Amino acid sequence: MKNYYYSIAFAAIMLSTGFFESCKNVKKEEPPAAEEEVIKELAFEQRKIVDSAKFWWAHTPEDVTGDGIADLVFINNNSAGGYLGYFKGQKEEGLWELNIIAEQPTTGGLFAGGDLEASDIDGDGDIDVIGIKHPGEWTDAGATAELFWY
Ligand SMILES: [Ca+2]
Ligand SMILES: [Ca+2]
Repeated sequence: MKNYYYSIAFAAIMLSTGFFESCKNVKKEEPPAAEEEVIKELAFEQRKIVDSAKFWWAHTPEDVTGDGIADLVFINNNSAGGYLGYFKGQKEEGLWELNIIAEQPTTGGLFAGGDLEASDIDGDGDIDVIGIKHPGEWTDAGATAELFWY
């Protein structure tokens, strides 16, 4: 009977000190929450990347160098000729570096076209560029256009 009273007293002490509640609280604890998703505020900045886009017929951004930064592919065409090229994109401020893909189409003539596309045409993982040969809309809008990829 003495042990019974000790047990009752022990239980009363545990109840009054909140021991059982603290055990419950320990069980309720959840693992630390995953890092909260960081929502970036939409913002635009302005940078000059090319000095002159005079005589450009078309341009498209695509990572032709494969460094993860978009480059700017373009067709330059004027009465004296032109070329297919790209400016190498960079994260740093400053003008982008000019690179010429082809001075003219394989069969001669001019690169021209109001549209320019780049994609991995042969599936080797490198971006390829489609160049369009055409004399120009003002010269002969109905002329046949030849397409080449580089
Ligand atoms: Ca690039
Ligand atoms: Ca390719």
